[in-house]
Amino acid sequence: MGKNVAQKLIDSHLVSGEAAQGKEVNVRIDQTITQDATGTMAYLQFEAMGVPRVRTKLSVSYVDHNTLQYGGFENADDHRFLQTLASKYGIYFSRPGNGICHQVHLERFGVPGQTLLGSDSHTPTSGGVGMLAIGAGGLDVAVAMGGGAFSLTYPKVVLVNLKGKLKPWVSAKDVILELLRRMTVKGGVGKVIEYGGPGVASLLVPERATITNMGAELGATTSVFPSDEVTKEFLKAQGRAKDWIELVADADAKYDERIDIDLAKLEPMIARPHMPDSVCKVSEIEGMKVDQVCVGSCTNSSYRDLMVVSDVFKKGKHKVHPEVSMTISPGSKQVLDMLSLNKGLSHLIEAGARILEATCGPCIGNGQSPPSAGVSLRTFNRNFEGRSGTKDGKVYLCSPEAAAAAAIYGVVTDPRKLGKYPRIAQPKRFLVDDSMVVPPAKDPSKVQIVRGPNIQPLPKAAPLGASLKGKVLIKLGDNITTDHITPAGTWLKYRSNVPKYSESVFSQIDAKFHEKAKAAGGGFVIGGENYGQGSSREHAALCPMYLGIKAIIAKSFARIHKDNLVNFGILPLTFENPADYDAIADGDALEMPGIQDALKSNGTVVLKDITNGKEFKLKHGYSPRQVDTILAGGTLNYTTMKA
Ligand code: MIC
Ligand code: SF4
Repeated sequence: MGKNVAQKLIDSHLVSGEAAQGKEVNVRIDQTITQDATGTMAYLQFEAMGVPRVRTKLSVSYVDHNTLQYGGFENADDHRFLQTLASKYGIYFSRPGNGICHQVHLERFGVPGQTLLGSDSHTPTSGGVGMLAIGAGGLDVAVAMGGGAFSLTYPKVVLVNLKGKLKPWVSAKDVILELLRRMTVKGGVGKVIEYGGPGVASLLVPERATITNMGAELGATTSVFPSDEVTKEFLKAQGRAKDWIELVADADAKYDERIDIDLAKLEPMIARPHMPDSVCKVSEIEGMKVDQVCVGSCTNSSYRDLMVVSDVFKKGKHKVHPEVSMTISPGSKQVLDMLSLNKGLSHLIEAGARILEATCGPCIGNGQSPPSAGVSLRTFNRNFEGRSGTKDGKVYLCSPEAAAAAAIYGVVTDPRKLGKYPRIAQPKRFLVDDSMVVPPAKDPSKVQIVRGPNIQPLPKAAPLGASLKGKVLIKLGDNITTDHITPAGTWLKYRSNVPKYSESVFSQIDAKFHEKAKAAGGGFVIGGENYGQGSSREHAALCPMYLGIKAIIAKSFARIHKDNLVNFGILPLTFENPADYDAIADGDALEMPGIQDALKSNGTVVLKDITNGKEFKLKHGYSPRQVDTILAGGTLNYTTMKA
């Protein structure tokens, strides 16, 4: 039987396990990426494994998240640690200023047919060049750097069948927003989203990457495009023609689901606060006053995207509205350099746009927090409440085209009113200069790893006891994001300091949570659907573990977060009957007697609510490997015990 692209990628990297949907399989990882905000922990974990050099084909350590370095030494120290460590262990180091990891990786390193594991949830961006690119916690990436396989549940594969061509002023962002509207933020869980059909050929690689990037917001394992002539042209223009292979689905390939999208029928779309799936047409909210417009992020910061925006403002045609603050964060040094050489940058500066670094910046709440109750239109991928740094800020997600229109008129405006559409052709040759990527040392023995005081040792969990007992420390609703659990923004600089960062846990909901948890000697968290959606940050498991959280009992979990909880010895458990969620109250005393036996025998976990005298059944669905990991108190204990 023929195979689809996702199956070809997984099956060609299979190390062990049965290639059957729903079964756990282990795949070989060719490349890894980390970024600074998750990288320090990942490398501390890698060091703890005692492997002398990375065993991947390529590993890159990017610095793109924590670059503001305000109020102290922490970020700068972390960067020095990352650079010296990379040099010693055989890792390429992309210096701050070289760009956002996903954009740079797509441009300079992504190889069709290979696997990529990244400690960032938007790693699937490289699915735009036909890679199996998956986001994971830092510990999983550390294991992959050491040559270990990555475990995943063999996914369902959804075909998104594209036909037709996008109309002027409608772009790739509108495709993924439309999918989010149809599938919701949990619609992709356990699935790979594969794009196919005659419409694929009309999309350039950076447009494909916008779509695969934001597949993370569907909760999908990853998203992938075939590697075709368009991919070949892109790699050729990046001076990497030799990296190309053709990778397309067989004619008789089967899919588990199929979604049809006629590109020609799409309109400009926008996601309203505070979820990426709260999508409507731009025309439905036209006229709403806008305070801020931010263009950039790993979703929409390519040469093509910024050139469209720049062209709108070309030769003083328009200015940024006096009541709008507009920022531009280029995706990479390559993009910024090319824009400055062809005057695209001047048009933006002349128009009144504020030019920021080629980093994540406002996307992760690093600067540009909107004014109180302000409306911010962003070309980014996440608009979770408070992520921008302003609790009552209202963040909308849209295309670069819609962002430009709003920046001009000061109100939400359908970009189709802007006149002639600037179609931006792919350059024959991108400007290639990899001088900001530092290769590893030839002689690692000469490299001294530099550690600042911000880098605190990794905390470890104790092995699981015979039973678990404690109080419900907090009861939460649906779609709790990792930004709710361990916020970024001003807390970002403590990513290497778990004791300090743990003070941020649930701080947006209950500022005293960490004190409460410590005083109680730990306890339980109750969640709704899709608990832990969003980022891959393992701190959202590591910090609760440090505070003594023993289990999270929820209606359902997001994939990466569930794996991270297991990695750090916290039990993610789901209600057998979701209605039982209502019967448990904040502060209830809970007990799981015989938890070890229940896990070992793969039986139902019994949860006793001592406060109300009720009893509930919980499911875990762990693989045998995950059971052993939990019993050991997390992956680090588990691997040390096995060695
Ligand atoms: C994000 O977009 O939330 C981040 C910041 O890139 C995270 C990683 C992190 O928290 O460091 C992600 O997407 O995984
Ligand atoms: Fe950076 Fe934002 Fe992309 Fe995360 S989503 S990698 S913070 S640009």
